[in-house]
Amino acid sequence: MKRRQFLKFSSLGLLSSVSAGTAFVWSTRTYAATVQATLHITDGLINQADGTPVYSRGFSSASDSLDVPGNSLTVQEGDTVRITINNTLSTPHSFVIDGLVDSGTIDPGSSKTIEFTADKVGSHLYYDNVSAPYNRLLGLHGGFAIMPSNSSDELYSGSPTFKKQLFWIFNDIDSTWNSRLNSGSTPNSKFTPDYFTINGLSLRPPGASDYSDPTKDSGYDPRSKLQGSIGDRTLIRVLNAGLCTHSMHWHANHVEWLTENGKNRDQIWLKDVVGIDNNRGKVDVIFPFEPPPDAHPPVTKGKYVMHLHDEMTQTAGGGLYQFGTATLINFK
Ligand SMILES: [Cu+2]
Repeated sequence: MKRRQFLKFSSLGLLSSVSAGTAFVWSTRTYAATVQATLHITDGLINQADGTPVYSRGFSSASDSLDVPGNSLTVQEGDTVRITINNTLSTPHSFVIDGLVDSGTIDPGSSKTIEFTADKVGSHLYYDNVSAPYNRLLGLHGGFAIMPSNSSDELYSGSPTFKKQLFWIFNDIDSTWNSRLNSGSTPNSKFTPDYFTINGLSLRPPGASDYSDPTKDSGYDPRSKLQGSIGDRTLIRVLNAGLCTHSMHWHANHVEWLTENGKNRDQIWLKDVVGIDNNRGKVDVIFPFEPPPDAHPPVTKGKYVMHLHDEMTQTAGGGLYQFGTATLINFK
């Protein structure tokens, strides 16, 4: 096997280990690689938290699956990224990462391969900007991260360090818009979201059906939940694909607020509530997994929550409470 092929193969391995989807630990490479991935644009119905099937589109890992969001991809600064997008639908689409790549139109039933250099360290949203924002809201979005080339534990060179990292991708769904888009029409009503998701899922309270199912309950989804022991500092790359502004509230610990919309903050504040802009807002924070300072008597174990503080986001179907955007924090 030629060395170049070997590098491509090992990079593919890296990508798929990341797409497995739990909080992950990054290892640096001493070389820049060519990293390849294939995404299939597909559609279908996804059952929301109240059981209602809602029309969706996604950048999926196979042509017969539907992934909303698409798998998160992580590469190293300087890598060449080659992504093939296979549009299986009868509508045109695209693949865009702001400031990095724009595929242009990918015609119905056709594939396109794009290639770019990963030169902007940090967290990015990939999405479809055809008929913006509709395709993005239907689910055509995912997370993309570029790690600094010489560091396995920093967001950017010199940032506070972490042990693990994960992505939180928020979306707001107006099921009326989605069904009009499914039938080829343009939405003709004011955006009124009735489902709110983190990594494509919503919370279930104890006793509800699907409670604690890691494939349905965002509190137990390994891509979303914060789980660790004291010192397991975890970077969270928060990306907002939706049209609503949100306010995240972490219980148990304050987070270290590192970036806002791709800009490193001059001062890293400790906050328990951090806002995120709508329409592709971005925030990076570290959840430090320190002993919860307000607990008395002092504890090192316990279960807590991260939820959004705008009340509508904690509902599904226009009122079903505690079936919205939230996840659990588990000090093991
Ligand atoms: Cu709260």
